[in-house]
Amino acid sequence: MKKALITGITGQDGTYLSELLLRKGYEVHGVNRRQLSANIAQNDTRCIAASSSNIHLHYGDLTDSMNITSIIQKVAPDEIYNLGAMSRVKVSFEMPEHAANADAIGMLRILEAVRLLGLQKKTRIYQASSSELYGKALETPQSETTPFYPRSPYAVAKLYAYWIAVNYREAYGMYACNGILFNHESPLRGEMFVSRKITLGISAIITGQQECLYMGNLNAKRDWGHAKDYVEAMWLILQQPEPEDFVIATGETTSIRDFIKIGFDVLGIKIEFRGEDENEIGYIKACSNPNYQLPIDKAVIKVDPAYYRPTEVDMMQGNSTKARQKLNWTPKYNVRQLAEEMVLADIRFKLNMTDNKKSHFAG
Ligand code: NDP
Ligand code: GDR
Repeated sequence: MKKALITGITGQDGTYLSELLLRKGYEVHGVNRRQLSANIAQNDTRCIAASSSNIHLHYGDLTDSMNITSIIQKVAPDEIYNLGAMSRVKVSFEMPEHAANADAIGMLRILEAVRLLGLQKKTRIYQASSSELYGKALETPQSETTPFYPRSPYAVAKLYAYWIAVNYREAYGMYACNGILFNHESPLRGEMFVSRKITLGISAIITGQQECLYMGNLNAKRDWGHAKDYVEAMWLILQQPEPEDFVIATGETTSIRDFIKIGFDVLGIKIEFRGEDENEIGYIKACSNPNYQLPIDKAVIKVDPAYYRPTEVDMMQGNSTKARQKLNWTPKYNVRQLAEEMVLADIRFKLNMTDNKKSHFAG
């Protein structure tokens, strides 16, 4: 039985990856910073993962070298997936040193632990690199050969982690790979990321729990895939005969404005945007769904510049030809299928919250 160690196991990708590895017969170990609590118990997928006898959680933190070394020594994993990170780009402007410590030096701690423990022949390491490395996008679409231009403390920290993985591969012959993953979402996506904020907002508006959703830059464009497809790619990357880096993306790009329109459209609701910049407003234009009583011309989306970032990544579009050819990887979801799954899951979540508010918050 192969053993995998996942940092960031409580996150979106950690949850899907642990499910995938359990299905493949792995013994899964996870680095977990805190007690598994009410918000995890609310989530079916995490319950399944947490209740399997083949999953073992270890208290740990990427900012603690001795702790990381001791977990790696105890587990002696065949594969390490370094998914743990302070992953919120906007917050990294407020906590830049913490982002560097966890997201950059965290990867160094893992590589050094594997090297010093003499596990470099046994242990393969995956680094969760990001399309944010491309930042200002010096070419479109972005591939493995596109130069990096990070635009946030988060992305600069991830740049260090990318290169230290490459360096340890070249210097010590370690099996360390970067998956340069473009944005991927799911019903398990953290609530502060834009896709989930939108699908939760739509659900709250159509169930009468919220009047209006306040957003930041509606012009930004992202290449959005489904996390389920992307964790499959992580696993494939570590099964190759030689360690290499891969871009994982759908190749389609969608603006935040259009993601909002798609999210409403799957429910039979048309949105029209009028105005510009911070005066832009999204109105309900038509509703063909008899389940929802929404007044035409109601303003449901407004812009709040508080959500703007000091430096923005305007446009991401990935070229994953290498992964499609070498890993035989293709995404199964397109952006509409992704938005539909998220909106429907959030409507169930919102309705359930209303019914069971007391029991949910009691935990
Ligand atoms: P999440 O934000 O959902 O999960 C992040 C995980 O990291 C959580 O389990 C969190 O634990 C853990 N974590 C945070 N800080 C530390 C720390 N100091 N030590 C140990 N663990 C820590 O992220 P995703 O699942 O979406 O992403 C997984 C990884 O992939 C991240 O590294 C992210 O930067 C990267 N990435 C994500 C993309 C995406 O679109 N989702 C795209 C490209 C890269 P806790 O629950 O305790 O907070
Ligand atoms: P991103 O994801 O920064 O790409 O990082 P996020 O969903 O936070 O933002 C995407 C784009 O949407 C714009 N935006 C808003 N963003 C948020 N969060 N809230 C808003 O109200 C809002 N309005 C507009 C942002 O300005 C941005 O342009 C994610 C994270 O998962 C990283 O860890 C990962 O590395 C990258 O994806 C790839």
